[in-house]
Amino acid sequence: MKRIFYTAVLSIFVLAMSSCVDAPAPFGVVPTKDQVEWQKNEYTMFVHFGPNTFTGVEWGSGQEKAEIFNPTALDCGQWASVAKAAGMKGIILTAKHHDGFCLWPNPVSSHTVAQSAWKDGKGDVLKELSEACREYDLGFGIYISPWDRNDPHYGTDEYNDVFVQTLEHALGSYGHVFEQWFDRACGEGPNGRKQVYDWPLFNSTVHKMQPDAVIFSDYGPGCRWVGNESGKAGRTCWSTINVNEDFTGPKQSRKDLNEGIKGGNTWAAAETDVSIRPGWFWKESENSKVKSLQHLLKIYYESVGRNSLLLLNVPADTRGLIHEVDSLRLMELRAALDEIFAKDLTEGAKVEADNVRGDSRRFKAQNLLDKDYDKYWAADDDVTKTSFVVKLPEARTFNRVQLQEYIPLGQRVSAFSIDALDEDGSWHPIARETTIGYKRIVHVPATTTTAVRVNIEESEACPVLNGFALFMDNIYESFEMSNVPSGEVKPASESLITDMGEVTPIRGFVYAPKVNGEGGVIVDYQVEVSDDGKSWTPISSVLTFDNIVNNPISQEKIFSSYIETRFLKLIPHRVMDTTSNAAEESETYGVSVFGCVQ
Ligand code: FUL
Repeated sequence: MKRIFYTAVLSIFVLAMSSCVDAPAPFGVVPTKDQVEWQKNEYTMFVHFGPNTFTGVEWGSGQEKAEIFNPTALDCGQWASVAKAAGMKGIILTAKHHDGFCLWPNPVSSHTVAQSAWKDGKGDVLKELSEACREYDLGFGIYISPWDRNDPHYGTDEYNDVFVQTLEHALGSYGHVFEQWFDRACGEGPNGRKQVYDWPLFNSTVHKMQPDAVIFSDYGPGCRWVGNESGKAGRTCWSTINVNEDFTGPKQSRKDLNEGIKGGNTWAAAETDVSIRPGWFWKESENSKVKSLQHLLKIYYESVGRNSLLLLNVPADTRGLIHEVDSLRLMELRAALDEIFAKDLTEGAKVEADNVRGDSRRFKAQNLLDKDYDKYWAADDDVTKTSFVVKLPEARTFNRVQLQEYIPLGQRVSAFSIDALDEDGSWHPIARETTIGYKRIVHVPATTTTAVRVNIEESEACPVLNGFALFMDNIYESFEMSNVPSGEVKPASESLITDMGEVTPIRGFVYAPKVNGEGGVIVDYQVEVSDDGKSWTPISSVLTFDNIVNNPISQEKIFSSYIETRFLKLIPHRVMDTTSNAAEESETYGVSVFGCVQ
């Protein structure tokens, strides 16, 4: 009896001791609760929709007539049901793109759905989408471009107030907004002037109207652009960056956006925005160019699997629906992800760590397998190099290792490696990586083993991890990596000339940039024609290929009327290197060509 009494007292004492151990202090800058919840979404939908859907361009001039916006069967319920079935957690709509056209009626602008032919000017896309998102339990987000090629105030101080009123109206009329998407593009307006944006005012307006909304931009404050539009976060990816107090500052380098900055002064996790099609807006001609399942899986691994959120653009078509080709591909992706991640192969495993914070049960290594987000393994404060071993109940085969840091306490790990146990009892390395963050999915060779060891080799403070899992992906591995055509390299700084052989009526031309090669991509250009290849006549002023730096896809340019010529010359005026923006294996890979659309 006495023994039982002493054991009980001892157990209570041990329990009390272990619960006395404090949780690690937050390290560096940490995310707000809203930022943590935002990142837990992992995968959301972008919808580009507006006049460009009807004109087939990527950047509208702002001079488009409002009547051209006339979807024949708009159904935001269909967008929401597709997003839900795809496993996405929210939808962000281009409520106002650079052309200035607003998808909701508002007193601030006279270039809106109210002036369009759609529903006799009585329609409101934001209203329909916000209701559909509520019905399907999805977050509702808004993209509003400050660059406005239509508003007559653009380029004057007054415009900043106009823009604030636009924001107040959109953010105040449709209920909860989970993300405000700010494209910081700043081009010329209708009067040829550029705007000096008042970012502190814009950000404070969003916070006033929607206190929980996470604000996206190159500088945060909520989350940051990943630095490219090809769907690729850095293999090293910190959630912190350096910005000025008012969330402005010198232009962020694409590398810093892509990889973040260790020890940066602001928490702004990377958001990977990429389109399921080559362009952001729907075009009939791109129905056959929807990204393959293999490509989308690669994007998933290189965004969600690299401590980033995936914002996948699925544009609505001229009917106002998500096209069946896109929705089918999304369902294929969902089915593949479900199959890959259906079975966590750590089931029944036991985890032991070299170091457990204060030897406390609260921070035990077994927490790594507990699916409760707030249960984590932590080491003692002075330990920044340590390891844990996951012992499987029997030999199992996997090729993906998933790790998660408990980000409410900051991002800490800067180097780690993974070993597998051999039959002879020795360990052999299967991966060596840098950062983890909210979620890291490491590709390893298919490995059959009874135990896996994770070595935290470098950490900015004691490691705090809340997740470890093993998966087998037979789907992605079964795809043969596509062959990348090599092609002949022509420096793009030279003019590109096409000879039709004889004088021919042509309607326009296509420029397909070589995205990963020498010579760069033509951004600004001029077109000249000639019948003999000797004397040339300019047929255009200096023009720009829309958004080609961020998204180097083929561009089709149609003339206002047929031109009869034998030779056509594209003269580059500004050429840029887009290598860092392009995917490693891009579907748009190829030598620059200059053809004619007859
Ligand atoms: C870019 C824009 O210029 C594109 O048109 C698109 O909206 C993309 C998401 O952001 O900066």
